[in-house]
Amino acid sequence: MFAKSIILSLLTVSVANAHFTLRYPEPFGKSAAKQDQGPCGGYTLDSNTPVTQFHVDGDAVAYASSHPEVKVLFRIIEGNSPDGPNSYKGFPIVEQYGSGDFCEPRVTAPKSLVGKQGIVQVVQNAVDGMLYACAYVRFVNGVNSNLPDTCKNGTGVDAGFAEDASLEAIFGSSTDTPSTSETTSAPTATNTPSSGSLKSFSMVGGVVGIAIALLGGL
Ligand SMILES: *[C@@H]1O[C@H](CO)[C@@H](O)[C@H](O)[C@H]1NC(C)=O
Ligand SMILES: [Cu+2]
Repeated sequence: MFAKSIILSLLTVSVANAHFTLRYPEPFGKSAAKQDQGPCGGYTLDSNTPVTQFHVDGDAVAYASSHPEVKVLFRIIEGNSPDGPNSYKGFPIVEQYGSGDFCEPRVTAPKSLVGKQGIVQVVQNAVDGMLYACAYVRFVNGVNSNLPDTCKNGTGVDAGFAEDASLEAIFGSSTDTPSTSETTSAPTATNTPSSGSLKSFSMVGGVVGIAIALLGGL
């Protein structure tokens, strides 16, 4: 019985908590509990939100991911609203393989933003849907030559450039209206799982299958 409940709780953890933690720039908030809610994982900007300097010619975006395969958008938004009208791709969309630390040290923003405030939004298209985190930044000149300790890639973490229609669509849907329509991402014709996420899905299926087999044997 004890072993049974351990297996059950392991399963619950791996399915429910398996998201990502933005480490740099400092995020609006650290909990991943509402990370499936756009545009900022259940958080909003307020007077306590930390502000990080962000170098427009190249700065770090670092996170730890528990998914073995995700596609990631690094989006730069001008101003204090994550739904603001002016946003930019800070880096091409990447597909990251292997779970653990990931850092892209050369994310850029338009030079015209220097001196302004804005939001760095990280959106992952993961096996369990779209996941969001935001950081509040002040744009400064140049390249960050003093990268944070959190800017590192875990062993076995690799990435390459990728395309992703759902992540691209975030630019098209950016408006000043409340984001209720963005909070869910049921699969649609434009959001078919890639072969990568299908792979992860069958991995989850495999784990569940093994656990069920173990439970049966107890
Ligand atoms: C992490 O890997 C990505 C993809 O290969 C690379 O672009 C990036 O520079 C690496 N980050 C660090 C801190 O080496
Ligand atoms: Cu997850």
